[in-house]
Amino acid sequence: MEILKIAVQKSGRLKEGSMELLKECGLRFINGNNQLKSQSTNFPVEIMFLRDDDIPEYVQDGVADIGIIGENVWIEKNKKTELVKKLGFAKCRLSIAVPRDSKIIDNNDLNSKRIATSYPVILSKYLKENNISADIHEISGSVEIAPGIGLADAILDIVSTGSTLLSNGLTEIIEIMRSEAVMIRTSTLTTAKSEILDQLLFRLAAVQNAQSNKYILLNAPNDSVEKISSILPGMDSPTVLPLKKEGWSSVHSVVNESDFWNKINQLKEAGATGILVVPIEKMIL
Ligand code: PRT
Ligand code: ZN
Repeated sequence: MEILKIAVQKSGRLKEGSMELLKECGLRFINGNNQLKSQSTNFPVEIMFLRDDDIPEYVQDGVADIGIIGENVWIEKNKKTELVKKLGFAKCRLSIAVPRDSKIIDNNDLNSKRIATSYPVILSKYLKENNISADIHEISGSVEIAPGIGLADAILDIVSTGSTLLSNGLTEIIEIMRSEAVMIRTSTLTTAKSEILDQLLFRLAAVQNAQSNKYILLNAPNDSVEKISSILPGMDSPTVLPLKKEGWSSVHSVVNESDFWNKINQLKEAGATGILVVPIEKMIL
């Protein structure tokens, strides 16, 4: 029996989200003492715990079949691997920031300046595309302190809430890319491994659909049901059940989280009452 090997960050910002996602796909793991690997007890996969920076290379070489990493690291490492799916967690952006009192405000001002970063590949590509000639100073950590100690005029770093920039007296001037956790794969998989991956992706789609949708139940006078049904396209047509109260019905449907509040207002205007919204555990389309 073949086993699909999944590379996951050993510890850090991606670890919890990665494991959580696999658990929501129904995969169980023994929390053994083995810090390097963990085999699932109910699905043919094995997790390999690695530093995120090493994951693209292991996936390229086929040591791991698939991997979960930040898109920023995937692009920076530039290994021969394929993107399978964006996973929607660990969202952040890579931005250029400068000291608050700096005269640098846009691309043009970066010419002949020193920029510190842990992402030299992404930075040099950006500079080239924008015809900027600047000096790249590659440093591996605490990039945000570089301007303060006179090492650089600007930095390119990961920003999430922006509080690290703020507390270091820096201000964000250019967003270069957005990033989130992604699943990548090696270029060749055996038929058996491809089938395991397909099964995993089927489950993942059910989890992701469920996360982006809500189940909605409401009561409405019968003469509003038509209007309400047109507001609620759902997966299919909505379910309409008669209420004990004469002339009233209960309407059930699925709404996408992105236009959820918008829909709620429209439903209220159309006469809906007693609106209940509940999370969906899995959703198979
Ligand atoms: O040990 P290993 O090499 O495996 O881990 P690592 O230290 O290289 O990575 P880790 O765990 O810090 O981050 C892994 C991935 O999480 C990154 O590659 C990004 O894709 C993603 N991610 C999401 C982030 C952040 N958000 C984030 N905020 N990575 C780093 N940060 C840093 C940011 O640079 C800043 O210094 O966190 C600090 C706080 O950010 P603010 O803006 O909220 O203050
Ligand atoms: Zn790392």
